[in-house]
Amino acid sequence: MKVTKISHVAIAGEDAEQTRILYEDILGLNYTGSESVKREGVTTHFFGVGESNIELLEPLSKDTPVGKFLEKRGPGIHHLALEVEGLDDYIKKLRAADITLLSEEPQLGAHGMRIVFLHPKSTGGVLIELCEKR
Ligand code: CMX
Repeated sequence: MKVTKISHVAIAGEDAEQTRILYEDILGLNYTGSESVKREGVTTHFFGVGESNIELLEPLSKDTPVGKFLEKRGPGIHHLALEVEGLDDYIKKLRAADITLLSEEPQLGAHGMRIVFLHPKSTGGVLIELCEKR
């Protein structure tokens, strides 16, 4: 049971093309692909940074977690994703510590990872995603 790396830092934005220009054309990050995760109501665009990624989030509609986030807080850092080994054991440990999880069981996220979110109200204001390769 360990955290192996920062998987990604996710950034919510309204203009994906403008943000892509910054990260890819200007900063020179390597675009590695996009994927829609319908259950989460979002399109994700990944840019590699060493072993980690910047994930740009584009809501599929206003009535989605990222759509609501943009409406309420505007564009900015949306969540921090940590890759782990032993996700099921982490879930037990988090429950025992009264940390609120957003799903009972791990869900399927981008890249087919098993993921679970920790509510920002339980973590000092940061939405945290734990993810594990299947
Ligand atoms: N980071 C920090 N705080 C956040 C937040 C975020 N990303 N999103 C919401 N909050 C805060 C709100 O500002 C609000 O705080 P206040 O009460 O102080 O105003 C509080 O959390 C509750 O927010 P809300 O707008 O009432 O929204 P909900 O409780 O309905 O939903 C959350 C919040 C985190 C449960 C919801 O956004 C969610 O389910 N997120 C997880 C799913 C997700 O984000 N998917 C997209 C990514 C997919 C992927 O990468 O694969």
